[in-house]
Amino acid sequence: AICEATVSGDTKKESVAWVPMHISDLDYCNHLITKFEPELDSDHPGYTDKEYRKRREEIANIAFEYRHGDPIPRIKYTETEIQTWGTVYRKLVSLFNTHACKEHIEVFRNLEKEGGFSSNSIPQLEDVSQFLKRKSGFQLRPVAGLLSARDFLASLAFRVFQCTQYIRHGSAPMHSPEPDCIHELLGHVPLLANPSFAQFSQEIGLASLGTSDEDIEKFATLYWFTVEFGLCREDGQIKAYGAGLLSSFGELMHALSDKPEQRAFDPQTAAVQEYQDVEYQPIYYVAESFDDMKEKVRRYASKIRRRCELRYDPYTQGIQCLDSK
Ligand code: TIH
Ligand code: FE2
Repeated sequence: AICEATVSGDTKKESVAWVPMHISDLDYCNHLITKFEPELDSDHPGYTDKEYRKRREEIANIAFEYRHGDPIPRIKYTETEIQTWGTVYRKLVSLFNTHACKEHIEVFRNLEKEGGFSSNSIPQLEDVSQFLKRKSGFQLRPVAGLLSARDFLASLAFRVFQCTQYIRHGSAPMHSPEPDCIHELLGHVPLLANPSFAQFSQEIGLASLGTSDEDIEKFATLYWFTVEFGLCREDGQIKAYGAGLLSSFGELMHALSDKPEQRAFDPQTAAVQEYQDVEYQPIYYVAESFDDMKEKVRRYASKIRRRCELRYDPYTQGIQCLDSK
């Protein structure tokens, strides 16, 4: 599907990027960045663990075969995997009350009450997806690994969150340079269930559709310093709202210690700041509040140059182009 209205006038023949126009087009938004995978990265804690690599391949295949509309296949997690989950879960839960923003804490409580979250078992993506649909209209789809920024952001336009299903290697529970189900479920899912954050996420997604590679790069960086690693002020204290912090007890403690640099959040600056994707961040951006971050990022997104205004139609689950003059 090509967005007709993104084609410029007859005089300028610019090439037009393919853009998903319907939620089912996300079947084609599956371009992976193979940077931290156990098969390819000799620093990966699972690189020499044959069994782990086989397991990763098995779970990756579920994502490759997945098509829009399928229920997300359930995984029978092993004792070892459940143990890793439990270790991280218990450690993080003991930090959330003092380290997480109130929006995260609130949904997390609810996930434990109604969403089946506990340290004893790894939640199934299908169940979590149903939970999200009820709370904010978001849904999950399985993805095999780290996705290109363009595809990841495009999915948000349809209130779809692309979600990994494998778990990190048991030898490195406190931090992982690649996303895994701990990161998605404990870091991202709680805020995606918050209606205001869900709306915000979809707007970012819509603003990203069909924009230039340079703008995607800036968007992805801004996303990194906010949704992934953002801090915010709350009642005179600094709290974490970034999913990369709320899923890594190592980095969560580091971020709120006096070791890293904490700067006042400004979207223009954050969008071009170089970032660290292997170790803990040396720099974090602190927003005046969680709501203030959303407002500033929205304003930034509204200024991105684009050929036409896009709107999501929830009845058809498709994108409509509004005339841009
Ligand atoms: N570092 C996070 C964790 O250990 O849970 C995972 C990631 C966040 C952002 C990219 S990967
Ligand atoms: Fe993430």
